Amino acid sequence: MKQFLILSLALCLSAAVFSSCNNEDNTPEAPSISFKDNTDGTFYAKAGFPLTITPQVENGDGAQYSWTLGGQQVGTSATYTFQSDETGTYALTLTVKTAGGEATQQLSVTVEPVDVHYRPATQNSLAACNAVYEYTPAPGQFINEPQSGFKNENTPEAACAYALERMGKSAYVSLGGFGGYLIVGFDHSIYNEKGADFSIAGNSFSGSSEPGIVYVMQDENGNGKPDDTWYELKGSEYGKPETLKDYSVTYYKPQSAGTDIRWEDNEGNEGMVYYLPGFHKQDTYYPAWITADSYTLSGTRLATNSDWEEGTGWVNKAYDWGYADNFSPKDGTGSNADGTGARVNNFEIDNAVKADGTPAGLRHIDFVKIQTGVHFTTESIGELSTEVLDVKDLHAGK
Ligand SMILES: [Ca+2]
Ligand SMILES: [Ca+2]
Ligand SMILES: [Ca+2]
Ligand SMILES: [Ca+2]
Repeated sequence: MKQFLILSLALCLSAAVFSSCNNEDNTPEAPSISFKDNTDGTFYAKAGFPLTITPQVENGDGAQYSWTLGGQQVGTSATYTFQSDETGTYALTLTVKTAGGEATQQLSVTVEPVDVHYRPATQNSLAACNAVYEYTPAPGQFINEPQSGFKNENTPEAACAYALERMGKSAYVSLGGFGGYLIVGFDHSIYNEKGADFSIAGNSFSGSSEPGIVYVMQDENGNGKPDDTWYELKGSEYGKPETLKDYSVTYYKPQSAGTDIRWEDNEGNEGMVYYLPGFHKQDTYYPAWITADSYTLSGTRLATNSDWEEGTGWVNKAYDWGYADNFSPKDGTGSNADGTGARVNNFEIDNAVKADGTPAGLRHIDFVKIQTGVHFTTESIGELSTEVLDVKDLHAGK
């Protein structure tokens, strides 16, 4: 039996040079139609924007294509570009004819509305953020430090340029202690496709999670600036009693170099961001471009998730999902088991919520903000601080 199979296969292979192998009369096989990553032929388009449908046709030599929409033939090419300003679901039929036969496939295209200021990605769009609108870290051991790439930046604009240049090299930008934040933008809008939409690279590893709360914004007024509404992306800690909303901390500029930085929070607590000369020797950890004698940072605060373990020291444990710079088992990708390189977390626009916790229902976003989400500092390792190495659209370039 086996020999027979091998012989048949050999005959078949040689016959295939001249025609298809199942047909004794040498007529080609009938064509068949399929779509990559789309088994049921359901497509989504954005109102006013083109969607090109590219079928994969087997046995399609010499095929004639016919695309019909509502009974009318609308195309005869191997691909079809659909576009409509009207939302709704459209029934499309593709027929492929060859000398071997004919195949027909029903397709549906659902046209979804887009917001008026939506900026579609083009083939030239960058996946990575291309603008930093604000970089306001809390005080921290990496702030102002030459080893962290600082070159005496002493204006907010210079600080933004520092952050953008660092991320361009996938080098860390530290947000300092609780409340420190970074606001980035892109050369296009990030559309809310099915599944995760953008990623943030951090430098977490097992035992070193320093979670950052992620917020998104749509450029609702179309002025190109992040002056619209922020929506928090809910993560695993959202809504828990120990997760505080509208927590704020005021940091006080130190009077002299080489000293701790005092803080007070809005719950009546106070403490210090410790100066750690054994590790970070710059004059001060208070951002050099903040001239005010104090500044206040606010946002969602997660409960501390750090344990002291004898022989190991502080272990900063991961939260389940939904945060930047967090060694998540759910949304974390990439590996940096040795503590180097970027560990990446993926984020889903559908998790954006309004202040009352109901879904924001955003179809696209233009800006992303990342904020250090824990307030924890020790005299041995200093403050926990979220690091950001890059922010990327997961759909651009596809
Ligand atoms: Ca999505
Ligand atoms: Ca705006
Ligand atoms: Ca850190
Ligand atoms: Ca980190």
